[in-house]
Parts: sequence; C-alpha cells; structure tokens
Amino acid sequence: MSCIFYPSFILYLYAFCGVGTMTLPRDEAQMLTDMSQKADDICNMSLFGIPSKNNPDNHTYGICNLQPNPKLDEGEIKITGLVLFRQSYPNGKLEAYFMIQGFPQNCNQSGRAIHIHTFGDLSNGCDSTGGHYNPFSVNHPNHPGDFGNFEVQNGKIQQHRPNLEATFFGFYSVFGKSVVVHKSLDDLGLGNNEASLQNGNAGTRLACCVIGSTSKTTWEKFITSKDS
Ligand SMILES: [Cu+2]
Ligand SMILES: [Zn+2]
Repeated sequence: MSCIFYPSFILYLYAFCGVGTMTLPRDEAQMLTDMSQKADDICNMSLFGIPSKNNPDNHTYGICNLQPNPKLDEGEIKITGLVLFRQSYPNGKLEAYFMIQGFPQNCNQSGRAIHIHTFGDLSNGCDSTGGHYNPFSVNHPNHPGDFGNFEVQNGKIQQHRPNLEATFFGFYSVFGKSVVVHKSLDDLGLGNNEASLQNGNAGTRLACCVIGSTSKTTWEKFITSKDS
C-alpha cells in the first residue's frame, strides 16, 4: 500500500458506497481499479513530486550522476559515473546498472561498497547524505539500499543488479535520496562491532549523487537493448 490516502479512500468506498457487500459488474470493477490507481498517482505526485510511472511503457526511470566527494583529501582517487534505475509500475522490482570509473587500474581484487543513504543533501559533500537509508530500523546489511560489494575491473565497475529491495513507489520511495560509493569493502554486518551493523565499515565516501527521475530515452542511451 503505497499511499497514505489510499487506505482511507478504500474505507470510504466500503463505508459509504457498500462496495464490500456486493459483486460488481466488470465495468464498475475496472472503474474502481482505475480510480484507485488514480488516487495512488495523485498521492505519489503530492508526496514525492513524481508520477507513479513517468513513461508510457509502464516503467519509472531514475538516474544518479556520481561525482567525487569534494571533501576528500587532495591525493584521493576521483570517482565518477552513472547509476541508472528502472522499475515497472506498480509491483515490479527495482533494477539498476552501475557504470562507475576512476578506480586505480591495479585494484582488480578489491570490491567497493555502494549504498543508498538517507538524504539527498550534498551541501557538505557526501558527508551530509546521512547514514544508510533505514526506514524500518533494521541492522545493516538489511537496509533497502544495501547493494553490497562491487568488483572493480580495469578501474571500472560495470554491473547490472536486478531485484533490488529499494523502490521508487510509495512512502518509501528512494527518489531524492543518495547513492554513495565507498573506498572499502562492505563487511556485510560480520565485523563484530556496532559500526558493522550500521554501515558495514565501508570507509571513506569517495563519490555520491542524488537519485532523480529520468526518461526512457536516457535509459536507452546508456543501456543497449541486449542488456535491458
Ligand atoms: Cu554507504
Ligand atoms: Zn546498510
């Protein structure tokens, strides 16, 4: 249930329209379905400023344009890249392509942690993005944006991740939140200390970006048809 108004809308129908006590003809059932989807759309627009689906192919697309953390020391590596997201409305799973560059060419063995953080606030570089987005008050690595570790090859991360737990729809939408790329491996909660259960001891925030909406055209520009 993605909308806080939606349950009251359905309750209204039951209480005042007697919907729960009769079998509806197909046209009226369809009309109710359409109305509830419209209510959900209005809710998403008013709460998050985005349509539930921002493209006619029933998908919502998102983009995050990674920039180096301006708070890093002078000699630190400069990471840039794109994360492209796609999710079908209303029940599809979020998927993402990670296209990130700037790692040393000789670091093929070391993975890097990537997460969704709470705030889309880059006013103090990546340091103002807060901790991991944790709407259900659970331990790391069970946050919806805990993407885990990414293998670096030839200085780059090029990975597709389907079936992500984060979502674009409803109250827990990750639009406007941030993606952070870390310098170290994520210990996935196995570090035997408090920080491990909060952030996986993933270390310095190398790069970050705010997740915004984008078009199918942009998705197709970067993702070839064989990939999608
Ligand atoms: Cu993080
Ligand atoms: Zn986490």
